[in-house]
Amino acid sequence: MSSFSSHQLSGLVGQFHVRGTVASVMPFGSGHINDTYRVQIDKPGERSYLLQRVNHHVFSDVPAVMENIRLVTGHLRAKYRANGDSDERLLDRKVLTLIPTKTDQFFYRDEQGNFWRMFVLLENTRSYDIVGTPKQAREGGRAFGQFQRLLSDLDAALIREVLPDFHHIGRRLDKLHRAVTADAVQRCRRVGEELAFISKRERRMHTVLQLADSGELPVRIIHNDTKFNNVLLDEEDRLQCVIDLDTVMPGYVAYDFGDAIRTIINRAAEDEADLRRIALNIPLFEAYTEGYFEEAHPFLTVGEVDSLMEGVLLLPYMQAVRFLTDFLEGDHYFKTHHPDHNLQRARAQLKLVERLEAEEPALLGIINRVKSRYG
Ligand code: A2G
Repeated sequence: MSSFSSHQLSGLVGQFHVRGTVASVMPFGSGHINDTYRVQIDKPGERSYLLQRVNHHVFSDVPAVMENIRLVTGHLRAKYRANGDSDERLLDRKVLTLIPTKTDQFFYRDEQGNFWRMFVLLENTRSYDIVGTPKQAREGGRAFGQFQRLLSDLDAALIREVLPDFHHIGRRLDKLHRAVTADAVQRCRRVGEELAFISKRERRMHTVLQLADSGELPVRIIHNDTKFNNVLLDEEDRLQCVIDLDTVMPGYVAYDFGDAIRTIINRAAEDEADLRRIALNIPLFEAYTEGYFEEAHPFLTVGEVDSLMEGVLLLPYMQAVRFLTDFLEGDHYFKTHHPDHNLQRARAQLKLVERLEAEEPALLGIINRVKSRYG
């Protein structure tokens, strides 16, 4: 994370409509892209905030990102209100709340060209990098199922594709192949095994795109970054809010399902160095699937349900392709904490693909069982 002095950070907070004076601004969270700070206000009982520097190397059109978030949070709030939620303070816990600047913008641009934004911080909530219990997993499934359901009547054409082809496996593989050819930082000789593993599976990993091309998958507004730590739960592990809306864009539900399962089913961390520890927790898969169908069954088509297992294999595979590409390009995209971090992440994700392939019949059986409850 680039360092900003506390004086600079307090000055930035002062650009936004916050109540009270700032007590502290501290780094917060474990995101790979943006820089996040927790802003504590110097008054007991006053709410806290999250100050974020949006990574404008990743998001080249930050105003479009913010416009997407404004549209999506506005739509979600309106839906919750229409469903009878009238207490605005409770709504603040269900939907991210943007704090405008003093000039009524949703971001502030500093003299260095950095983009800053501010959200209300949800007190007494937590997020988990690794899921512990079926209850947490079920709430995660409900979170993203509900998110998609409530957005299913928002016109996808209104949402800007701020990261074009974000989950297009063909484009991701092209980028990997270009990185291999360029071999900019001479790391290619270290990744022969990983490249062979990836190439062996290339064909199958195009299945979601093929289903979409043949008209079997509707384009929906999806979250596109459904790691479990993007769901906030309360102290009793009840769903509060879905966060990190930067990547909300049109896409296919299999992407969100697969990306969520990638973090939920893995007993180890996304970047686990000891590959023997990468093992599946199938009861958590079942719980997530149940929670997801509970919310999503009214809108899911038969084609979409049939695509979910493809998403489960595709998303860790695509994630490995992305980590490996970044490793070969010299680690410009994801924040890394040591020189081989992206390679370690890629290896962990490929091991996860292998474990998922071995359990495919069991996982499919669970999806079909849960689906059959809804006729
Ligand atoms: O890291 C970030 O959140 C990425 N977001 C997401 O796509 C995924 O790669 C994740 C892995 O932990 C963006 O690339 C915007």
